[in-house]
Amino acid sequence: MGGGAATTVAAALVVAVVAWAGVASAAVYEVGDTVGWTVMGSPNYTAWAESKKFHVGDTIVFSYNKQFHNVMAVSKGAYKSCRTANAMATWTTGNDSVVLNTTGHHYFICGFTGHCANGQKVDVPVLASSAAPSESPAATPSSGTKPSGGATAAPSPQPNAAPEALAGRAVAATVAASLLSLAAAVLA
Ligand SMILES: [Cu+2]
Repeated sequence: MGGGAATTVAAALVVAVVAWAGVASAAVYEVGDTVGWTVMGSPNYTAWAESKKFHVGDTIVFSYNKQFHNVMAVSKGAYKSCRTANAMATWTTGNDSVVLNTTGHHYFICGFTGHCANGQKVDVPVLASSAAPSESPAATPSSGTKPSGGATAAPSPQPNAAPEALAGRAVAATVAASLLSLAAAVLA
């Protein structure tokens, strides 16, 4: 029965396209923009973060000289006091991609002595997926404070997941394309 096969293919096609669209909407942000991740010149990372709208699935990239800096994902309390003990994750390559996997605030600091205290720290508030890009200022109070406990999201167990995300995007696009041609063949 061709109808059943066509229906199955069409259903798979919808799933693939939806999945592909979700991946494709993810954005990549360079922390500090052209300035990068540094303490020189005292970049204002608060202003940088406030100039963006981060969504689940987006990636932030820390670019820096690894001789002088690193990146640590920390709790809200550690962020405020620049405490490097008990960091949830540490990146040290000098070009670190961090996928924002969960909503809420993600806190990052440089672990080198004095750098966080001199402003090398960033609070990245992450909204729900941008699949339906909607402006809802009422839903995001600027105070941004949440009850402690749920405020800090655990970082990805695989810190450098960006290449995989890119590969996943390519695979999804390929699958969608092949399903499109398959559906066309079945429905023809
Ligand atoms: Cu530093």
